[in-house]
Amino acid sequence: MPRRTMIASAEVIVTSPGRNFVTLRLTTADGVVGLGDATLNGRELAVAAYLREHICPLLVGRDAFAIEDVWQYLYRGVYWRRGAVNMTAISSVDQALWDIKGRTLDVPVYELLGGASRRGLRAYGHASGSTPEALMVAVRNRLAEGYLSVRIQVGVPGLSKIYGVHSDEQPGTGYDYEPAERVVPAARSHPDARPDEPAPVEQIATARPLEEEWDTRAYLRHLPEVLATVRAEVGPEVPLLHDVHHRLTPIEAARLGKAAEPYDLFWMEDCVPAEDQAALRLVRQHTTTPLAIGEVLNSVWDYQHLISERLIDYVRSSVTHTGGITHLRKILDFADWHGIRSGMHGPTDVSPVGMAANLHLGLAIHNFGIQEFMPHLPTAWEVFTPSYRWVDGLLHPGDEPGLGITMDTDAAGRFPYEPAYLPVNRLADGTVHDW
Ligand code: EZ4
Ligand code: CO
Repeated sequence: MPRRTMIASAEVIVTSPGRNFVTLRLTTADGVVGLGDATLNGRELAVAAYLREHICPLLVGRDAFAIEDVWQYLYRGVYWRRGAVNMTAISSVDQALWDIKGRTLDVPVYELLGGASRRGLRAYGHASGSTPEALMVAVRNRLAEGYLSVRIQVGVPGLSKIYGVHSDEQPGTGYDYEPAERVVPAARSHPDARPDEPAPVEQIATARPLEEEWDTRAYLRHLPEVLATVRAEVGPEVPLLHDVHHRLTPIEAARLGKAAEPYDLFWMEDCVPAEDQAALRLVRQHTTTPLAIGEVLNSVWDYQHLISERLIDYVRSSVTHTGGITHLRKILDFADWHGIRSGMHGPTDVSPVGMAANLHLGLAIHNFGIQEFMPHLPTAWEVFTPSYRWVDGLLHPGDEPGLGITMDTDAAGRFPYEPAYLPVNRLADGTVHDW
């Protein structure tokens, strides 16, 4: 008789221990708990509602071991294909089911995926600075902390604040960087205002995303010089990465990739808007700088041309935003047949649960490339207790059963949701620009 275990309950937990996280918690009839990350930065409550209203009721009574069948039931059953909210919600179910299967069979998820293909995962940390000097302080800090690879982002002369550059660090300190800024909800205009009465304009303004500025010509002039400086300082060995964050046109990206070649970037990330697969053809014709794309993509179909035409070198999708371990595994197998490797997204908005899922998958696949790693704030550890850890400069998911992570739901209740948004970007004349 095959082993079977039923899903007995499904709960969605929204908590904000330093930043917002949405977690799906499934419990089987045998009392086994599985967790799945459902955090979609800046749109958290959309996924929470989608799960609560439309998915949790479909899960109760279903076979918790039928991971592929549940995936197909949710993906094909919804009819409306793909989409960040849908694929993040499906992902959380998938993660929780892998977690349950591992816990029930008493093995870590990476064993279920074929076993470890390496001792641990090469990972990169983040360094940024408003100036090249401030950036170098951060680069030295990361190297001193033991990171073997570093992503470098730098301010652009003439621009006051750009995305991906956090406040400057002092030598010997860590950093505390959060992509989404918390916003104060707009207060009511007067004590007996009707619920639908608009708040005063000044208050509404504070409850909106930050607006940042962009100047492509200044960036393209400045960045190659900074790459040269950092490369000269760190020497030839350290892998350096850079995130363009969708801001360039194909010909601009081609120019930057070419200019970066002497400095041996490990990758140039999201050099054009990620959804434009054909744009990468032009970039590819002009540069040998390796290309990474995909943190905002969510399905194998978004990668169809990128992979089959070998237009990229690294797949940036994380488990959380790409339909779970089940679906990302398929994307990465497709990538493997084309010489393309993983580079899973791992910012703080991928929760510790999502990070654990990334690490189990990364340890098991053959075509692992690199893992992004940004430390969560210490308050996150009041809610989540992961077993992933650093071993000799490499990340390892640990050998606990399942995803190897537990969640204290009482502690989660002490950190209520706080609205937070990713920023918006504008050119000097006010035009909205990709960021
Ligand atoms: O913009 O995590 O490579 N990392 C990034 C991140 C993403 C945020 C989005 O939620 O680009 O900073
Ligand atoms: Co990115």
